Amino acid sequence: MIKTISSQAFTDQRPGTSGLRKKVKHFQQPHYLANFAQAIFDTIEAKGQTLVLGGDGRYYNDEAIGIILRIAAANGIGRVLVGQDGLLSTPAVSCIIRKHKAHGGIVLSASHNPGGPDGDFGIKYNIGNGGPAPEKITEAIYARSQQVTGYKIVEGTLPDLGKPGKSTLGEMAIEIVDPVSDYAELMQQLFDFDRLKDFLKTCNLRFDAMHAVTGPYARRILGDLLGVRADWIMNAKPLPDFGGCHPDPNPAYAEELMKLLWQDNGPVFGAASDGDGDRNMILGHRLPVSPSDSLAVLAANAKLVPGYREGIAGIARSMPTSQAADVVAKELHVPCFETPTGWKFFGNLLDAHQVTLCGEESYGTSSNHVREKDGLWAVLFWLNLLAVRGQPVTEILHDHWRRYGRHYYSRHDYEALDTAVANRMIDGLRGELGGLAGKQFGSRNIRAADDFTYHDPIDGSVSAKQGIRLMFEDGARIVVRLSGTGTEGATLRLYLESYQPDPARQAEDPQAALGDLINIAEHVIGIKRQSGRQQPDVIT
Ligand code: G16
Repeated sequence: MIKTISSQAFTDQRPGTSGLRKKVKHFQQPHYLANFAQAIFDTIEAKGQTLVLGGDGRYYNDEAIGIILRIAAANGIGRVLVGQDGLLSTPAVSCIIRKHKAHGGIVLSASHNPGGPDGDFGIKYNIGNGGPAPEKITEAIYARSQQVTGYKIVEGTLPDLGKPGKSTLGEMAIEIVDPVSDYAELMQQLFDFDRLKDFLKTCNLRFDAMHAVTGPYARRILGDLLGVRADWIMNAKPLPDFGGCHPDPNPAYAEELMKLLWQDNGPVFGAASDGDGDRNMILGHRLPVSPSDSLAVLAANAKLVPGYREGIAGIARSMPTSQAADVVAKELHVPCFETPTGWKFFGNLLDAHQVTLCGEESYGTSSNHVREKDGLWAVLFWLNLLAVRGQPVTEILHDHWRRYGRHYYSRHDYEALDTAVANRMIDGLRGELGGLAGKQFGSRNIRAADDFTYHDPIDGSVSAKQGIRLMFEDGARIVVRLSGTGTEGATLRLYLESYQPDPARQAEDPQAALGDLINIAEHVIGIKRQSGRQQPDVIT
């Protein structure tokens, strides 16, 4: 039986960089999630269609799945494929949507944000190409959420998420599916599993699943299929609070893994993934690979891997990501696109076959095999390269820098700032943009300064105010923008990049190599001066 529940619209349901993210407690308010789900179903026209549903297993995951199933059934959805135990990584959702030609999917995750009752939760809609809904759809969902006066539900028994199989809720079919098998099959099509299996017999590595969704994927793919020792797959059990840790694969939060990789005779390869399995961090022995460099290395070596043997059509990177990939694209004679932060901006380029590889400084890399970034894919790609080249990560990276030059890169995050203070800093800087070009700071001259506007070359849509760029004559850049994924106050991100073509000067610590840019940024933006913070909360 379908019941209508009355509710009032919530004014704060505009999706950010990647869906709607709020504190768990915010989502637990009566009607909050249900209203948003109703707004999704009102927008996506999916009556009688198949949807995919799953999350990263964080606190509130299963309850949210129950709520969404009831509303989906009441809104005439034909069939929902749900990951067993409520689990589906973000790239697996993308893979399953594409493979089963579903109308779309719903991912429940706040990605790299902490979980647990006091942590964060999130919900994101993906469209039929498997990728995050573009802005015109997220804006339509938001507009609808502002008009919602209630939602429809079907009462009745929900399936046991732990048991694979088929059931119905009202007239809607529900299938509880294995979260890993479709994704594992896709990985086997892209990478040389026989070669990897041989290579991994002698490779000392660690993979850190950070008690998040990648655990079951890594166990099956790295463990069962490729023979990696079970104890080398760390923190493989998904936990609702990620074991109290921050499931963000960067040197600051993957501390345990970093320690192992820094030991004498430690592993030669380390990797970690995030809450929902779309991010990746790659480490060599005592050498973190910056995500921007990772994209460039994968692009330069793509032909060594079966799935990309024919070469790549082009590369896309988010604007704040370093220009390391641009140098490779130039040499490969393929285009390199610069998009705003947010994976959703790559979708059109991928669908139009303009690009094969995409990447972001925020530990995201992927290709046209899905329409999301993909953590484990990046790990397998790197391992496949190591196997073919017979060199460790450190040598591959040093070779790359010698050949293409090194883009020293770092991001400084100032988290949970007072929103008014953060907005004032950004607005103040915007106001000064006109006068910055031509200014000299030490040995660096500002060539141009602007607020990045993206003109999508495929559908002509325009996205303005996507981050402020100070571009120097020698190719260095300072970029500053406010994060669209935080849930507390405002997070200001400062991105710093400087190019060093001289191999004799490529071994500096990035913070030292970027020292003068850090000072220029403070001089021009005045983050410390205006926020009172003496240092960033996180440096990656
Ligand atoms: C999301 C988006 C990414 C973006 C990242 C950081 O990643 O999918 O495209 O780069 O957030 O965004 P922001 O700088 O606005 O916080 P994830 O892994 O959180 O879904």
